[in-house]
Amino acid sequence: MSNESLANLLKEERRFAPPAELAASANVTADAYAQASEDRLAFWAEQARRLSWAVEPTETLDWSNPPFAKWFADGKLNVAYNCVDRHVEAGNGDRVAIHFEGEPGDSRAITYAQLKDEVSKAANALQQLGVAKGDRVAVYLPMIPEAVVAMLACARIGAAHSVVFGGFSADAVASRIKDADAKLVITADGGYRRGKPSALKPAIDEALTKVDGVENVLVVRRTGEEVAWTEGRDVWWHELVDAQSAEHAPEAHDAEQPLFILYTSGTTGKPKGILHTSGGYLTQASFTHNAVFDLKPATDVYWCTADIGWVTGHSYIVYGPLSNGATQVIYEGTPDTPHQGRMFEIVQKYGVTILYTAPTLIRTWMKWGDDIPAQFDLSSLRVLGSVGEPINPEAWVWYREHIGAGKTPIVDTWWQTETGAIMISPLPGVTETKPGSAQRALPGIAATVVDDEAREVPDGSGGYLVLTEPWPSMLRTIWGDDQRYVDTYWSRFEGRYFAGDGAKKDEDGDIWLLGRVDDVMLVSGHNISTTEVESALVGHPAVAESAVVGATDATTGQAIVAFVILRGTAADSEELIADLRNHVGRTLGPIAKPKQIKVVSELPKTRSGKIMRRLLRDIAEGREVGDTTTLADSTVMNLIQSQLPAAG
Ligand code: 6R9
Repeated sequence: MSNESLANLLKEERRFAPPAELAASANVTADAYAQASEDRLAFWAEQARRLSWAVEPTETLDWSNPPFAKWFADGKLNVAYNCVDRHVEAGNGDRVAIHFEGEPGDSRAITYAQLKDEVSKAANALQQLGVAKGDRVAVYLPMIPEAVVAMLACARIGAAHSVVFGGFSADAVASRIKDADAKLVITADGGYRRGKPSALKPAIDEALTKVDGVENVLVVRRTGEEVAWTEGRDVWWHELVDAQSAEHAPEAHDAEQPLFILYTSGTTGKPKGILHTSGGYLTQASFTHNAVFDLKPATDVYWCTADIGWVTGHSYIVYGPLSNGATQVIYEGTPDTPHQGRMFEIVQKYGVTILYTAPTLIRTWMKWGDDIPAQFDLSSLRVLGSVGEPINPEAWVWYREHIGAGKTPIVDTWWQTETGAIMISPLPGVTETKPGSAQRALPGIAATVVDDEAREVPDGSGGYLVLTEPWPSMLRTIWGDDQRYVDTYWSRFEGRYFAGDGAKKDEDGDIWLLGRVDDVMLVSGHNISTTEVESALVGHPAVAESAVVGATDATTGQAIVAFVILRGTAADSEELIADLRNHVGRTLGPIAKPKQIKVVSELPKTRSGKIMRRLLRDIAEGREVGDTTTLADSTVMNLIQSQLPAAG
């Protein structure tokens, strides 16, 4: 970004107060902000008491060697015990932990008592395979309960898991197995995707021709399809795990014992292995899940639609909800299999009360049409969450109207793989929400927006989002590369964590996320956020989704090029394009009017649903399209190109 701060263009005046009933019985009230700002460390020490410690910590934060933090360093705990056993000991063994819904329609309910047995058996099995405390285990599974069991079994014995998303290629898996130096891989024959079995094990077989050090492959049978078998290396889960004892004593591990490594895709360079440890991570995952979703474990049915291969799945399917004793839904498949109402059907079937999903899915629902959710009973829902990308105000309002019956609070949660847990978000019983804003750092978290010279910007201005104090679930380093950890996150602004996102503070000091700084456009000397232009476009009734990029331009430096997907009934025409340009001009000002608008039927997205603007920039600038290996669907770029006129 240049010295010019991000233009503060979007004005969003809609406000939604928390429902009175929710506010009256909310888990966390406004007092938490005051309490935390009075003594941040005392606040976190108190939150750590949500957990069951084998040895209570006496020390909260050791920041004597920044940016390398230690939280609760003299405490000891077992993360799996906290997520499973203690709920059984508290008399909640019969509570359903997981309502599993397979894509073909098979379902299983697993209680906390059953989960305890499964995790104990799996822990015994891992130890029988020679996995010990401090080892790394790669997990490459579909969204099935065994994924949760595998992660907790690792946590139980003190081995770090490295979950690799099931959609990644053999090469991507190989590089991650190698970087983490994993000893065991846990996979499945396959899973169900889009109505048919989709194989997983072949990618592991291929990956293991490229890396050494893996002694065994533990294979869950999910689809029953034929698989290649390497005798002596491959072991069936149902043969080994099912034969184990359901007794397994949870050892107390250090608070700073590595819990997992999770690779961030990163747009360039070698993937970064983000390292998270135990006590601080679990404290913040547990606190935020309780506070942000107002979880009432005895009555709520919670559903996070993320894949376990992403950090959202780690913190808000496994560690947050289970540490809090939640009942949750886990769904294996895709949102349109066998029909576009599948997700709503699941909400109705289980009486889901809290739904946590991503803007990409919300915009897809908008595109499919309002009539689809209207066919289902969604009245059980009481809190809705969003994560992964900035949510456009119009998508936010649609979510509230069409999924939340016009009354559920929406929590737009900003965080990253690196932060481990939610950092900026409304609280559903406290915050008067603003569509499109994540609003305020949670109690105990310090965030602000700075300019190029690291000066805090005044309210009403934009710049870079930074975190100014260490937090319990922060990454501890990049696995095997401390220097890269320092360089990537702590060097841009002295003593502050640089998140890589643009943001602005509104007149009330509330934070609005404006997308990755790499995506910001520079038009005639003004920094303009892609997010704001996209939100203006999605604010037009004909547009469901859009992606905006800055393309090199001889006169303005960069020119705004927009790609739009129309809503079900709208048709592409010259009048519509002119109308869209004028609409952006009216909403944001003439400077933000796109020079070109191109109608397409798909946008390039990563496997976790984030728009890859870099590839659209290649198209807009008439270049060969760059590296597409992290695309969810590799055919999308060809499709988009075929939909555009030959000469830009
Ligand atoms: C949790 C997760 C992190 C990046 C982050 C930002 C974007 C996530 C957001 C959001 C605006 C939100 N992001 N949540 N942007 N509003 N509520 O997605 O982790 O995959 O590491 O991505 O996602 O750009 O920096 P991760």
